[in-house]
Amino acid sequence: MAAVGSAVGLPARAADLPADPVVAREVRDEFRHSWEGYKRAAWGYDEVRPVSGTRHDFFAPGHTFGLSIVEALDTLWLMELDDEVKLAADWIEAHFDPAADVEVQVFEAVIRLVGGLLAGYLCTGRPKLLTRCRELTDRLLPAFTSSPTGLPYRYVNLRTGAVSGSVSPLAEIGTNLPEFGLLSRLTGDGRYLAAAKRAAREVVARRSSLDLLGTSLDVESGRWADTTSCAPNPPVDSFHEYLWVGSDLLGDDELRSWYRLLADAVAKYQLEQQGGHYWYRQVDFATGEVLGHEQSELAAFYAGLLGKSGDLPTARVYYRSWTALTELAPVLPEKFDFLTGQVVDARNQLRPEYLNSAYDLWRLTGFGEYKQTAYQYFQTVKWALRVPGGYTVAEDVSTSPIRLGDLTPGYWFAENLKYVYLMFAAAPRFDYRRGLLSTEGKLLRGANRL
Ligand code: DMJ
Repeated sequence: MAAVGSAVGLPARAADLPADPVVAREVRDEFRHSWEGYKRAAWGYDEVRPVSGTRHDFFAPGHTFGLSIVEALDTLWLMELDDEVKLAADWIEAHFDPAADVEVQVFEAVIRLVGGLLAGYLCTGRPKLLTRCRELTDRLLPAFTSSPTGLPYRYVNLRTGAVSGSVSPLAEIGTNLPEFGLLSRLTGDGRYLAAAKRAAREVVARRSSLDLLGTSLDVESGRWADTTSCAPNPPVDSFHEYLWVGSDLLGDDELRSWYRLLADAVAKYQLEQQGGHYWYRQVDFATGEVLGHEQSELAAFYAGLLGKSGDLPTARVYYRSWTALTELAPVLPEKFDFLTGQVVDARNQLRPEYLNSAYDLWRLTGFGEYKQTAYQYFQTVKWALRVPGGYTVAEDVSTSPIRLGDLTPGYWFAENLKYVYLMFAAAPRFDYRRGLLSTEGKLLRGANRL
């Protein structure tokens, strides 16, 4: 790939990292900067538009779930910003409505809201957060239980239980095992885990003879709607992730064996070497025929997953492929073609995936490379996407200067800075041995609550 965008003014790569506490303080300060920006312009609303100082409703126009508050809660707690934790938890207890008359996207509601409330409960011990979580999940369940196959519909109205969206990508079908499994554990009500496990089982049962999965299924007929295997890219990315994370959190060997079977097939048919780098191509799930070479930035999380699931050699090369890309495109574009070297989508949605893998691989190996590269990417994002009102997405990272957008996505408060902070902070509230974060960076295990 040719260089993307100009790096004029980009801070030079530091030969030596500042001391850990110095970095941790800087990361925490940056989190506060964006959190204060959200509070000033959009408190109580889902997301802030930090350039214009306006708000964005994430789930449904005209309705708020206070998404950024739910997303930020456990990060605030890990960073020991306790006045803010109280403010956030008080807001949720007073205003979060799990029975709103709105249609929500089930996948987003699970990873952001159910996960956020669970993590908030584990961190603060405030029982109402668990109650809200359960009420919300009860209202998401019709997406699973009214489906003839058990594969969930994409949308559900929280008040009426009406469902819609019968063609669903795999990430939306299967990104719920840890949240639902944990909720079942905490409440003693097995319905949540049973629904999640059934959905995952139904998907795995439909794998091809090559042990590959397609991209999307018709949840009513159970037939494939798209038979391209695009893992680990979206929209199937976290389906694979959650077989592993679910098996870890729930101690479920069946999930682990499904993960292994599918991951081995992805490695066999989709992994491609290009100039010393690894990328994952798209193939037909039945024949293995190569269909494309697009790589989404979201796939960068897979380096961490490969490491966690035991394939550190591949994880290391895949992570380094992304690091090499940051030398050409310091602020990673959303999507590129690894065969032609062309950027396919030049936006940057303040994505956390590269930092997520840095954190996972650092935890597994302790290697300084991951801290160094995470720090560098943090500095780059600070240089490029920091605005007086917080941090924003970019419309085009290939222009000089980078053309900014106007949104702080909710996941920014759950993921990016949490990963970097945990690498440098020796955070006393985090159990570094047992700690487990969800696909949305939510702390689902390992909150050291005294
Ligand atoms: C987050 O909402 C989660 O990480 C999800 O799994 C997919 N990616 C977005 C952020 O990029």
